[in-house]
Amino acid sequence: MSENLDLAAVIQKLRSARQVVALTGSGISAESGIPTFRGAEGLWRTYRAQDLATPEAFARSPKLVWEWYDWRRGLMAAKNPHAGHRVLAAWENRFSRFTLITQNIDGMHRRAGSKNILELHGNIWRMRCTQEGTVTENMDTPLSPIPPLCPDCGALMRPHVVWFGEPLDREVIHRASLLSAQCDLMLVVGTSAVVQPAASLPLSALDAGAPVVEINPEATPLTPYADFSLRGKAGDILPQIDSALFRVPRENGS
Ligand code: BJW
Repeated sequence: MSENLDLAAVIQKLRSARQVVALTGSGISAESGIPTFRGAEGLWRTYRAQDLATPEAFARSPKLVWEWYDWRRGLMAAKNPHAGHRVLAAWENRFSRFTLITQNIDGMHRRAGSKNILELHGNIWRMRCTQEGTVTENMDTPLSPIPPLCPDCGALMRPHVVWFGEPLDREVIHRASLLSAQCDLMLVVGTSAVVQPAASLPLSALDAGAPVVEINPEATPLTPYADFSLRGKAGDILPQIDSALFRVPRENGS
C-alpha cells in the first residue's frame, strides 16, 4: 500500500520536474542477463569481480584480467537492452533536461538509444594503450590475441575502464557533480551505492534540496536518506512510471 503511495508521489514529483538526472548501476542490466558486481552471480571462475577490477590484478596477470573482460564482452554482446533502458532513453525527449549518469561499462544504455550519457567508469568496448594512452574502439568478440597489443607501438592494451584506486575522468565527474547539484529530482537505479565517488552524487542532489528516488529490490546505504524507495526491478518500475506520465489516454470506446 505505502509502495503504491510512494509510486504515486514520485510520479507527481516527476510531472513538475524540469531537470532530471538518473544514476544507474549494474542492477539495471541484471534483467538483460548481465551479472551485477556484488551479487552471488558476480563470480567468474573462482574470482570475485571486485578483485579483478583493479590495477594490481592487471599488473599481476594482464592475460587473466583480459580473459575476464573477453568473457564479459561475449556475454554482453549476446544480451539486449530491456524496457527499463528504453524508458530512460525516451526520457531524453520527454523532460526539458534529462541526463543519464551511469556506472555501467556495458554500453546497454547507448544501445537502447540514450545519447546524453556520462559514463563514469568507462566503456568495455574501448581499450587504451598502456604506453601512449591512445583510446580505440574495439567490438571484437572473442578478442585475439589476449592480451591485445597496441597496433601502433606494440605495447600492452588495457580496458578503457576505471578500476579501484584510479581517478575518474575529471571532466566526466565534474559534469556529473554539477548536474547532480542542479537537478530537480534524481533517480538512483540498480546500484548498491557503495562505490565512490558515484555514491556521493545522490548526496549532492539531497544537499541541494532535490528529492532522491531509489529503485532497487534491496535496501542500500542510500535508502535511509532517499526520499522514496521503490522496491522492485528497474524493468518493471521504470515502464510503470513512464506509462503513468506519458501514456496518451484513449478516448472512450476506442
Ligand atoms: C537491481 C536489480 C534490478 C539487482 N533492478 N536493481 C573507503 C571509503 C570511501 C572510498 C574508498 C574507500 N576505500 C577505497 C575507496 C575508493 C573506491 C571505493 O569507493 N571503494 C568502495 C568499495 C569502498 N573508489 C575508487 O577507487 C574510485 N576511484 C577513486 O576513488 O579515485 C580516487 C583517486 C583520486 C586521485 C588519484 C587516484 C585515485 C574508482 C572506482 C571504480 C569502480 N570500478 C568498477 C569496475 C569498472 C570496470 C568493470 O566493470 O570492469 O565499477 S567496480 C564496480 O562497482 C563497477 C561498478 O560500476 C561499481 C558499482 O557497482 P554497482 O553498479 O552498484 O553494482 P553492485 O553489484 O554493487 O550493485 C547492484 C545493485 O543492483 C544491488 O543493489 C542490487 O540489489 C540491485 N539490483 N537487480 C534494479 N532488476
